[in-house]
Amino acid sequence: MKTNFLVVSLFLICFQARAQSPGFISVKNHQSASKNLPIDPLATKETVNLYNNLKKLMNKGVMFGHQDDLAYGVNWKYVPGKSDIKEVTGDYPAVYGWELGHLEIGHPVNLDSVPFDKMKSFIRQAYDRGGVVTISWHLRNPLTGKTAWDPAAGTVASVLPEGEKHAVYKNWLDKLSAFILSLKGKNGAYIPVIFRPFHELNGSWFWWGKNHCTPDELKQLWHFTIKYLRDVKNIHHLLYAYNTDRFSSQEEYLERYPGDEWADVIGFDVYQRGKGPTANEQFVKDVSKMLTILEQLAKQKNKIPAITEFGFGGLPDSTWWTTTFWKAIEPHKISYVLGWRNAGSKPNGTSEYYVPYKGHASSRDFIQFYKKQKTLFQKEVTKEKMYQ
Ligand code: BMA
Repeated sequence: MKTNFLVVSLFLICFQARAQSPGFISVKNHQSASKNLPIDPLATKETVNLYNNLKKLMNKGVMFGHQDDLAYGVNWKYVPGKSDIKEVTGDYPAVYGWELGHLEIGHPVNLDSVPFDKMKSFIRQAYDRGGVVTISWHLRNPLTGKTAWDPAAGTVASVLPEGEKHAVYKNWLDKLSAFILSLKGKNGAYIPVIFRPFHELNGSWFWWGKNHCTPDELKQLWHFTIKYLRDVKNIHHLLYAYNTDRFSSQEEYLERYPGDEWADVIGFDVYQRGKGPTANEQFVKDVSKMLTILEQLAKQKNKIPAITEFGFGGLPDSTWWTTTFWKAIEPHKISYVLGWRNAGSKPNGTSEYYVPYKGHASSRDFIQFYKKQKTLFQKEVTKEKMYQ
């Protein structure tokens, strides 16, 4: 008995020492990554199913997503069941994007005035239909208290473990965690979410952007954030998405990449700015080039590739969907594309939208896009397919 006790104790001591060493999580993560599983070794059953189904569905086509789809559209807000995509096609999107900016400062509504309690119920509705949920976070600048677009020098350094705003950042992550942990479906299971923190990190418009921190600082921020959510808050229903803005080479894309053990989805955001045939051609060329790089990386690294945000503001070209956007994405194998929000008229007098609404000049073309065999909307993405 004594020997057995000794052996067991020794084993436990070794195991604990290993579990406490910083490398332990990486080892486990690395094993998961190579085993075709999410980076979180404790990911819930539904999260693992989502991960596998996202990969499987890529063989069938590309899912269409829309930010804030169920909350509002052009000229309407909070009408139960309404969606600009549904008004045009008769079907909901397959992917739903939501945004948590201002959750960190305890506001009941996000930076775009969407109440968080309503957001939770939209997320449940989407999940119950088998939709995929992805969340971004334009979190405020923790050093200055100003917006996410305030690029004060040293902000990233200030939230790292030795920094003066580390406690503030942890408090913000606590609030984020409470929200994420409140997302449960009808059966009581946690709703899996593709979390997309620190987006567009190769641009310099956010405080975590390229000119405001070193690649190493960004990676530390990424690692700390995931470890805190996963290992301290015990959140196991997240897939993590790494995404840049436009990029011109694989080196640029990977400059701030946190490592294969730290991301499940890899993507980029892209917007068309110029109008007319030359601008359209350029967009096709640019997107094709980036997708070729992304696809290769996804294959090499066993990750899920996606266009994590896209749009052509105000859709000034009535055939953009089939002649430009589809042309850019059709030759590629990607999981989803997420059109940005149909804010409509904004308080500052401008208007913002990226997908057609009923009566919009590009609606007919969007229906053609919808009918393509390889574009997937809600009806083709049932709950059984996604989470079982
Ligand atoms: C931007 C715009 C802003 C919005 C922000 C966060 O691209 O749509 O109006 O506040 O995203 O959702």
